[in-house]
Amino acid sequence: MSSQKIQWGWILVLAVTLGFWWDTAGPVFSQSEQIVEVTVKDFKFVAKQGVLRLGFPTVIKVKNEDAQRHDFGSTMFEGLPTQIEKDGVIVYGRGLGGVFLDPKRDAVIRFNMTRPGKHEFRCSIHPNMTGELLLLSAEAV
Ligand SMILES: [Cu+2]
Repeated sequence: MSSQKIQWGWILVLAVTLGFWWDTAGPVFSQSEQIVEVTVKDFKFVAKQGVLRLGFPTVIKVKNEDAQRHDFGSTMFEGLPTQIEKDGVIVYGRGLGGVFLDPKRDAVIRFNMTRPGKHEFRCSIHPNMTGELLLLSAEAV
């Protein structure tokens, strides 16, 4: 009698575990890059972002539409494995702080968002040029 009770207990644990996997498998398999578009124009950053979630691959596409050289710098990917693609060259590292953009050029920055909150970015050439991205934690979505 008591051994049968234990078996049912195991089946329940298995069902709960499978159910949990099933629920979490969805977002994992449909996981795709979340894209942020940042345009530099008239010495200003204009950022277009959707809801950004933690731990997801993030792509920041920066485009300089000015006739001036600008810089997109931030501590948001500091210490994180980051890939920066510019002029057909890919730089990869953990200590990357940003990217310089010549007039009418663009760059693509890839990393995994791991810290929630507001993340500021700025142009080191023109210190009054700033912008920010907002990261929500997964639980808040
Ligand atoms: Cu600038």
